[in-house]
Amino acid sequence: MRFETQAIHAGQEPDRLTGAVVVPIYQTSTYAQPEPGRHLGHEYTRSSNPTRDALQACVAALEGGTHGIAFASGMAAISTVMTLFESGDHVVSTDDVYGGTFRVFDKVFRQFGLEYTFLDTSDLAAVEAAIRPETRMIWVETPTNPLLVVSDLEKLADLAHSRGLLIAVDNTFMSPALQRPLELGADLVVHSTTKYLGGHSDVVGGIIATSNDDLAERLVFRQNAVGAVPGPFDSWLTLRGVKTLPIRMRAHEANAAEVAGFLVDHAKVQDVIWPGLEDHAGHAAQKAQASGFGGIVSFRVKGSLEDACRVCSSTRFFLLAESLGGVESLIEHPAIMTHASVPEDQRRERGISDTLIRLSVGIENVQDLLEDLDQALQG
Ligand code: P1T
Repeated sequence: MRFETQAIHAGQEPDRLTGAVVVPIYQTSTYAQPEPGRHLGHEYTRSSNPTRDALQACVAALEGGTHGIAFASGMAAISTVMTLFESGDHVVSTDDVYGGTFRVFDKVFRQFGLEYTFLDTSDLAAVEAAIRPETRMIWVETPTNPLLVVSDLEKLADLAHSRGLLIAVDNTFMSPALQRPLELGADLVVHSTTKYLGGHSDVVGGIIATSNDDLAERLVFRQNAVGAVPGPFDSWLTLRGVKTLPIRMRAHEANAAEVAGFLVDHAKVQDVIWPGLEDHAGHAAQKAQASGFGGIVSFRVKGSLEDACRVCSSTRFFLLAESLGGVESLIEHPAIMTHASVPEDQRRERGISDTLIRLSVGIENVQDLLEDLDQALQG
């Protein structure tokens, strides 16, 4: 099965009982057993559920993996990965990660004795220099949220494996339609399915994909033991979204290309960050390891914090909201919104300035989007 076909059919045989072509929502917490200790494949929905199974099988196939392990949110998926480690273990992480990822590493897992070094993972020498005897994993987000820094996944995977480390990649910004980290050597791929996989801003979820049987077994154990699982309806909504992922990603990217070009030429704009722009530092790496540049565009306005906030509050079609990856366009101010949990000095150091704005370019008519941005910028 090829990618577009997998998005619609992987893990989704017609229902054996009724022939229903869409996987039913098995809205049940438990399953009747013919006798104690014997069941028909499912015992309790925290442990497994047929609708969740379909989602897991579908996303695993799309990522080129053999196991999918779904969660109630992207953060639950990320947190469950971190439960693989013990006090004293060390993780080298991309610095410019989603603010919630930074927060859970820094404020929650540090409390349990895990150690983190946050650095620019596009700098291979810096990653290598940060590896210690206690290092267990390289955690990579690429392109990063919100500055769209691109890390070379094949080189990082080679480095990780040569030092006996795992490498996990948060592939939320690209989705498997544009980038498949397992095929580039990653051990684990993590998603906030809230974003492009779900695609319609109507459900929060997360997933891990892997081809490593041992890791999958340990993660499935933790999925059940910790219990941060998605409900059947959330699994079903996500699965429905996934069916159109390939065409949505093409539409997001086509609109993002137009928006980026428009902003580059705009008198009120200081600079534009989109990996598809030839002057983006990660353009070549992105071209080599992904089949596209995605739908997120960040830019800095000329002026002050107030100017940036005014633009964010003045758009009509770009809704001012956290999140990304849905069909509707969103605008947000990272320093005040999604990345407020990153300390101010670190935000400044990384370039999450007061004038930075992040767009999740939706699939509306692009002319409407350009006119909307123009009127907000002219303000
Ligand atoms: O929101 P949740 O489903 O728990 O996923 C967290 C998460 C993980 N990884 C990346 C790259 C993300 O962007 C997110 C969530 N991000 C936003 C809500 C945001 O507006 O950036």
